[in-house]
Amino acid sequence: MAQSPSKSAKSRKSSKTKDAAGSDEFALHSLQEAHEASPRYDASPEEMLQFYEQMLLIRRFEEKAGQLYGLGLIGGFCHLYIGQEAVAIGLQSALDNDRDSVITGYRDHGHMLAYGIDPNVIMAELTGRQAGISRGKGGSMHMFSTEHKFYGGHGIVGAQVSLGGGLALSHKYNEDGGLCLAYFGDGAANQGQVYETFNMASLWQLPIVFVIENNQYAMGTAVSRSSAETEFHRRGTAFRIPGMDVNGMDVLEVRNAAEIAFKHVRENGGPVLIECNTYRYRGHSMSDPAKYRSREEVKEKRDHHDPIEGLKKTLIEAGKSEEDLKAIDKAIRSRVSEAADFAESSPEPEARELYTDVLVETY
Ligand SMILES: Cc1ncc(C[n+]2csc(CCOP(=O)(O)OP(=O)(O)O)c2C)c(N)n1
Ligand SMILES: [Mg+2]
Repeated sequence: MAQSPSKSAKSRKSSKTKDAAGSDEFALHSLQEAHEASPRYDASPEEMLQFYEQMLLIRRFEEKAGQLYGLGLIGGFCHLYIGQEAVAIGLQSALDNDRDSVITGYRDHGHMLAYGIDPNVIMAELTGRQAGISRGKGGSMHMFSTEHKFYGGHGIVGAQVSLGGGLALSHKYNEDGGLCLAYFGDGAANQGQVYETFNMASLWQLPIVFVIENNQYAMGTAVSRSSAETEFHRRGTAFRIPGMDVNGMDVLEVRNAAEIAFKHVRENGGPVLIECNTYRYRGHSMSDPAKYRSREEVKEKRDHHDPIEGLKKTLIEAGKSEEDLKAIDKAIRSRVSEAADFAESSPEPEARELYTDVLVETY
């Protein structure tokens, strides 16, 4: 099965603790201990198939988005999620969609698809069409769905973490029982506002799960070149936030961590920090030639750690046939083509849309 792409053995060892239950140290490490005791979520055959379909939908959707970008149909920035699919699916499949909120950065198409939002409206948003989820005015980086309590899609690195703290405060203030899932990258993890948010979230025991999607790079900078502490799951320790070190290339491990973290937050109130070790196969954005890493490095991840291939293996071991899985892929490819056709044939927003959703004076 897919293994953590980089440093799992080292970090797993480091997070072990011999402290007695009840001590501060134990509280900080107890979630990791629980995760390691049985790291893969015991999914039913239906759930497993659903995870497979959802991850494959993200993969095929992103491949198509890359093609449309190449054809000049997508303007502005476009950051693909290929390689990281297990993170969004593993976590978001465990949410209570009636109560919980989600916020992330600009690499956000996969998080939208994880909600089951119609691929047509996501592709229409990417191509700047009226039928897009933000009426074509947000584009790739600014997806948003209040209906699903998905609060974006943010282009300012790290800003979503503080906004996520605000969402968590609103869950607590309104006593709605919800939690906020706030995703950010390894690069964003070095921002000052992240630690201000950690402090307040822990002090006020806000219901928030911070998720660092450690895809090993921030634009062209490898984590080891930018981060004094590359074990990102430890970064909450100074604020008494329990950390979890998770293999982000295995959807069942991510889901398992989500179950433990969400339960902890719902029962105890306070924040949890999850580091998902993952890898992005494509460049930072569509304009990145990715010269800062070797082809061999990428190939090694694709060949030996791919989250979709990993789950496929588990499904086959559980009795699913190769033919059935091929048929699923075929159906997903045609669903994605349909979304692209829909987007391409949809009208652009009308000129009067320039004057809607614009904040003037006070609100
Ligand atoms: C405040 C701010 N600084 C710099 C940038 C430019 N920038 C965009 S993405 C990025 C790298 C972020 O890397 P990471 O947090 O690891 O996320 P990833 O792209 O890997 O998902 C930078 C520096 C920005 N958008 N906002
Ligand atoms: Mg990164």
